[in-house]
Amino acid sequence: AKEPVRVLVTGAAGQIGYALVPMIARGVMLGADQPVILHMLDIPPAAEALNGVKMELVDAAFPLLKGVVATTDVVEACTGVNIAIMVGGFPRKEGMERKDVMSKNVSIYKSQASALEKHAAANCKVLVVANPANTNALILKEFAPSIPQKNITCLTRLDHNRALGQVSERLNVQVSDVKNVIIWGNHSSTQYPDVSHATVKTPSGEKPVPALIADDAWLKGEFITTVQQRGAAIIKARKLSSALSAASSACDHIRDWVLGTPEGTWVSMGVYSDGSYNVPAGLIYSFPVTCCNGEWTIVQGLSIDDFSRKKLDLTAEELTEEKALAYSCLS
Ligand code: NAX
Repeated sequence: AKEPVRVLVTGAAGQIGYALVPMIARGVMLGADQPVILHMLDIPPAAEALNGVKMELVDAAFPLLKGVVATTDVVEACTGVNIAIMVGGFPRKEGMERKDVMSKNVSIYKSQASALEKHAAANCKVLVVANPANTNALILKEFAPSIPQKNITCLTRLDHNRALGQVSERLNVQVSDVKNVIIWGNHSSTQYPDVSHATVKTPSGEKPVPALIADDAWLKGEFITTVQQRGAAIIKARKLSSALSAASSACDHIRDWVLGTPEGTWVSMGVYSDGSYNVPAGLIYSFPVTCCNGEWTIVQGLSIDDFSRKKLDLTAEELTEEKALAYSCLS
């Protein structure tokens, strides 16, 4: 039998946490044959709620779940973890300045970075979900210098899956037959959902999405804005932000990273830019990646037309500004 993997979920008493921990305990993230020990962290005001989640995990009697640590102590939470899903953060409240929200998250991610660096298992893989996800991940990377930079990523897989969903709805095809959309850049409304290289599996082979849809105005307009603004549309409809889709996408992100992407398929991940596609190095930016043996690699050599170039640059500019704002909060 396999040794259990320790998975940390921060913000585990929140809405995404509530959807995510049962998925992990059921093997959705790491496979139906992989036992897990869940580490759940939240802050003292949420301690009682967190304990309630722990009670429900016990009550669900998940065969793969070999232990639960529910704590408000960051060191206890981080000790020995192999995978860390960072969902906890300070939300933007009405009337708050961007800088104030950034400042709160910078201080959270700075201290959690140190705890992970000191106490997590060697080669721990980190996924930041909490917003501003890319910049929180960058701060985490800066303050955990001994964690390999390849191990620190942020979630844009929800945006990626939303793009797959929109193409599938538009063409009336199964979402599982659509692949290779790309989310470029920031997990924000400047992200660029790109279908230039996406395909659909048909009985007569794989067909390019732009040719099948054949409506450039939709692809360059409504498609992009629908994906960019989907989070706001969910809030409007549910009066709560996306949770089940965010949790499911976080599982997809880790599963593909650890177990690999299928041959010929790429996915979107926020990763440390090495300057590929002329994206400034030193940002956490969402790229198309393939994964093999627990490592991601940015897909190289895709053609970028003028329309796409502008969009890639715009979202990079926003991330550069966010990075400057985050650094200004440090001093
Ligand atoms: P909730 O407010 O329901 O839960 C957040 C939890 O984090 C709370 O229980 C809170 O007590 C806890 N928390 C706050 N500070 C903490 C700290 N220092 N250490 C540990 N826990 C802490 O929010 P939820 O809807 O679950 O969303 C969580 C985060 O995900 C938010 O930042 C949200 O913006 C972000 N999202 C990111 C997405 C992505 O695709 N990257 C999509 C969904 C989501 O909007």
